[in-house]
Amino acid sequence: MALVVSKLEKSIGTITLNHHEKLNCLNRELITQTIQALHEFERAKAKAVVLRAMPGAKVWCAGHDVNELPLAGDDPLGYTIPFEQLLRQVIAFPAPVIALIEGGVWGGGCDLALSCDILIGTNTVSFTMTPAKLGIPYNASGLNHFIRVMGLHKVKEMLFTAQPVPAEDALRVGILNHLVSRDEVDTFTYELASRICRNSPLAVQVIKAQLRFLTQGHLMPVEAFEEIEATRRRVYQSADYREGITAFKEKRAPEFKGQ
Ligand code: LCV
Repeated sequence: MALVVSKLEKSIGTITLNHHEKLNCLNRELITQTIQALHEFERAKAKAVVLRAMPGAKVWCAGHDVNELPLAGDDPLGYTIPFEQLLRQVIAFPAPVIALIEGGVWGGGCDLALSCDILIGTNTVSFTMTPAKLGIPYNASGLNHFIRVMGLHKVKEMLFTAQPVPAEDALRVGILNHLVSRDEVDTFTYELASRICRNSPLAVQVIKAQLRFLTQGHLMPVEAFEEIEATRRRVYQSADYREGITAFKEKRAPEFKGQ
């Protein structure tokens, strides 16, 4: 089943997340199809990519598929999982990836959007980071995607409260590049993509690559990294982690006990 629709026109690739029934949640199949589309665009030397949901979508992406999160004590956000591979593919894509966002963006969907290079939204947009609500120890590379975009205090509020950041705030704190009306957002996005396509693809590619290296996060002592991983392991092997995911599946509020 095609969970993603892709097309290439005038050097601009468009990937439309099209799993409406499950609100474009990032399951293995949707991720595989999205990565395949990116590989096709790379082979075709696309000069820009637009990542979007269907026009007028109420939810751009409902985040990681909770049913595919491990309950057996494995890292839910380990380096090799499909979701993390998708983020790295977007970040490393040799041309700008522009997120055209309408509707709610949840959890890993926020990380996917922030992994894009330019974000254009409408006033229906909101960004909600949910790990704390689900009992999930988000990972360092994911958190770096946030702190390199917005102030630390806003990141902390977003992650600790799991409350939505509405469109106007998202523009103000630097998540969104532009906030555009629903009937103008398509034209605005593709005009911006076309402007990029008129510039040198080699220069754009090498500038994107340098910015990737320059924003890869802070050097940290090996021991600090090992401490982070040990702390994260305690969380994703905790009863609270299992409770968070079970409560979601049972469509009830979780009861965390701090253990
Ligand atoms: C599986 C889903 C999902 C979904 N997975 O429609 O960032 S982290 O660390 O938290 C990371 C691990 C992560 O990304 O976790 C997931 C974070 N996402 C969320 O917490 C959002 C979960 N979804 C919702 O809260 C609601 O679906 C919203 C508010 C987005 C929309 O609510 P609405 O009532 O309009 P439904 O909830 O009925 O969703 C429609 C279908 O999509 C499924 C959901 O189970 C339902 O399927 P069924 O009709 O088969 O029950 N769905 C939605 N999100 N993340 N499945």
